[in-house]
Amino acid sequence: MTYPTNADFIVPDAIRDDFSDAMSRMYRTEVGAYGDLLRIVSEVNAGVLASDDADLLNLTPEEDIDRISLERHAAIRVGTAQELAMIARIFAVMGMHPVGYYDLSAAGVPVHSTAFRPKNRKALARNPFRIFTSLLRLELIEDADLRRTAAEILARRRIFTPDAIALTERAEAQGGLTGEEAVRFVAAILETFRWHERACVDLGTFRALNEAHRLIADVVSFKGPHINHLTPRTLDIDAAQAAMQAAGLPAKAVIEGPPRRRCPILLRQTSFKAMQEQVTFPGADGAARIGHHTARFGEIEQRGVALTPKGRALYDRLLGTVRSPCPSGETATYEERLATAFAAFPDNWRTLHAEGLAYFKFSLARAPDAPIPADRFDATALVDTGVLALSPVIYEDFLPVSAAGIFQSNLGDGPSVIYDAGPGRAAFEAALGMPLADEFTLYAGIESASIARCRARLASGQAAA
Ligand code: OOG
Ligand code: NI
Repeated sequence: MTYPTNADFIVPDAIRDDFSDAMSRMYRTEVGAYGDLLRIVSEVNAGVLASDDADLLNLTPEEDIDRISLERHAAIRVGTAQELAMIARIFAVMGMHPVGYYDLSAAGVPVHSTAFRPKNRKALARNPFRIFTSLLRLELIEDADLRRTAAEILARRRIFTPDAIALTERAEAQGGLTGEEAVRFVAAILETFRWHERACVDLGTFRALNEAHRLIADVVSFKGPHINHLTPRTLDIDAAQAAMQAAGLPAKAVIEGPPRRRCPILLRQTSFKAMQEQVTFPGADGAARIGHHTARFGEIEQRGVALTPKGRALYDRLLGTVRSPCPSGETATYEERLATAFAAFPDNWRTLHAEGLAYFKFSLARAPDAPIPADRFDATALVDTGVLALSPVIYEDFLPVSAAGIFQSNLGDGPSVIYDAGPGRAAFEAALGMPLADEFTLYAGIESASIARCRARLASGQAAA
């Protein structure tokens, strides 16, 4: 057979763009309130971009600003190592690679996770679509019989269509997909993430799984790993949360993550609670039974600057002081205590850069009077004289404490479990079949590439007045 040549292939970024759009359209028809959420977010974002607040955010035009209206993340939960490894191959066709490791067992959720996402600046600017992907840790089910039943059910199911597998293999063999193949690929993989109203276990098994953990029932009982939420990015989450409440959406009580700031850091998130949905359970006697499941919800997030390991350690320490039990007699609300604790976190871009707390992209803001030799290049001094401008490297990842809060608020009031799973990163990578990229290395790379570009241009005199 003759393979198409490189020139005939669609770039992975374009396939991801189509896929994220197709997912969003599918979810809008599946979950009506998600459409309301998109409307709220686009109104809030348009308001911020038209106001003076937009300048304060230092966003990069044609990069950060352009991507906002199509930006989102999704979350799925898979059941086996084989499913995870195949998902990784599928996502790679769209330029989405596993970055970071999240162990949620410590927070009472029997999964560990990674985020599949684009890694470089250009791909992120094109479409930063990410999928938070969790792998069920069956070994954390205590009851040996139930554990065996769950494993057998998972081993039997096929979550990918034959077309999805064949087109992924084709992309791997020929090094890409043609336009026509990409269209079929997106349609085929969309099937994996669709909601199934009909469960693949009987009601009794569903109840037993639910009893062990709501999340185990969510992963094991269905034909596939339905997306459980899609999350657009807002530039003002407090305004979006208020609009959500005004529209009658059942919003979560507190916003996860750092407090409101002039210079946003990391990620703030809130969601509307999962809906109760009717599910049909096949009966052993051939008679179907009707039951209910709550899994799917909508979420919004505000993204800020990516923090360095030093900045992240400060964030974790300050958040820890707020989340530890409140001293008796304390009357301040969670939001007030959060704001008080984070007063210790510098809140202007210049200081965040100078103290090495966050990552930035540098660009030439005005021509210097003369070329600047590379060995006299001092990025911070050049920012102060207005030759260079700083814009935040946007945080593309997730936060384990926030993720646990999001999981929990959508699992209802099941029994609360404490797992002692031990470190699982190596096991996760073995299941995945490849190593996980380190997010700090990626952010540092974006920053240093932008500095190198400025240094070279200033030294060459190209930029001089
Ligand atoms: C994933 C929860 C994590 C986030 O935004 O932190 C997440 C899940 O519920 O499967 O999406
Ligand atoms: Ni999420």
